[in-house]
Amino acid sequence: MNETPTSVRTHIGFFGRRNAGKSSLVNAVTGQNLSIVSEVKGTTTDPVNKTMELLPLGPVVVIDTPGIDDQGDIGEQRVLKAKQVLNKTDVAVLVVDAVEGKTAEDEELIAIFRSKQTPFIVAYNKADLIDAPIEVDETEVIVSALTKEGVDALKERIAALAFTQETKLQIVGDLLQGGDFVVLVTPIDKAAPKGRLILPQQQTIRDILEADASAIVVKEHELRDTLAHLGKKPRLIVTDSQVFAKVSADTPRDVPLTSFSILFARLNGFLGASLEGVKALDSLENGDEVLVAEGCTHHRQCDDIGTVKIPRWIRNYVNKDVKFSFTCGRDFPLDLSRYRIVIHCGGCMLNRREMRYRQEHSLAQDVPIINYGVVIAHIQGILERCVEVFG
Ligand SMILES: Nc1nc2c(ncn2[C@@H]2O[C@H](COP(=O)(O)OP(=O)(O)OP(=O)(O)O)[C@@H](O)[C@H]2O)c(=O)[nH]1
Ligand SMILES: [Mg+2]
Repeated sequence: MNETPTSVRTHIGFFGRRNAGKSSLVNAVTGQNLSIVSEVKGTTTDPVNKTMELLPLGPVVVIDTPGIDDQGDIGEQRVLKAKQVLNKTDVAVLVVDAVEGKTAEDEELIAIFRSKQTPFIVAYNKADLIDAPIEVDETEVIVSALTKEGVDALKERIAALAFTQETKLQIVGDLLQGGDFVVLVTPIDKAAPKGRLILPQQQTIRDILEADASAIVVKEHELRDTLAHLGKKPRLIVTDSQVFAKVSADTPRDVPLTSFSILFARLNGFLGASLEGVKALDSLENGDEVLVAEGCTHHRQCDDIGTVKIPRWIRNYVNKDVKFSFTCGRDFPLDLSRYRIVIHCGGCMLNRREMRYRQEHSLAQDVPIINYGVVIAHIQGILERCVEVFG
């Protein structure tokens, strides 16, 4: 893991009609021939992501999308894909063919950016093809992907929009003072990835260090002894939610306790909704369907907790025949009406915007959305204790 995690990179999405030059402009901005360019309309059929350092901004993900004016069945799917990208986009670039000018579809996109409060810039592309200069306001730039005219200015405008958005978010650092120490409990079982810690653990350690505090990392079976020998009370214990029961039993009642998953839910702004929604667990009935949504696609441990352990724990807890469905990665159903509850991981692989979208999307359909860690703590009867540290 030498790279900045995707979840904390600024996501820059390029949108617009077919042939406006989205892919050409993405290539010009990234300085790489990442996306296929052609005069055929509808060349880009799936979003293309590129992680890179974009100066003057820093680590970003640049996303090229399919044209939004596609017609027919496949066209609709492409439009849907482009719109899904919008759910995680921090800064949008609307690419308009300067020769044709803005169309109804472009105006529709602008309306969507505004409704989602996504900062955007309109790039009139193909400047090399126009004779008379076009007038632009401060939300617009004139560029040519061909001659590279205006490309640097576009990058600067993207960076400026991203900076105005940026708030320094902390996983746990805001709860700590210099000199504090935090004990992190990370099971190393056969589901753990080989030779490394998982991302939320690494990020939490980094955040603790940035707060001038110390981190002590132990496995769950070492916790009791470690606490006995420390000589000083930790400011906080953060555990993997899967071993909540043991860790809670081994942690003195006056030491605050929480989980990585709950910390990330807080970071991603959906702890409040989780605490609000968790009561819904107690009213599950036979035949009710629960959606378990996992942000990452590739990590066995998460898989296991989402698809095996959480369903088992919930069935035992409510003692009802509850049905479970699963999604992972970028997939998240548009229609949630068949689900009584959505249970979601902390979202360490998704960016804050995407998590906010999922939360708003669920609540708009009256489906409570609850974080993994909150569900597990509730089932174990330790939820109150696990959020005390947040005040
Ligand atoms: N003259 C000129 N041609 C350009 C410029 N940018 C793109 N083009 C041409 O416009 C056509 C479409 O470019 P693409 O980058 O594939 O457009 P796109 O928006 O990605 O199109 P789809 O993927 O089909 O939605 C290609 O023939 C490009 O060579 C430009 O700045 N000037
Ligand atoms: Mg394209």
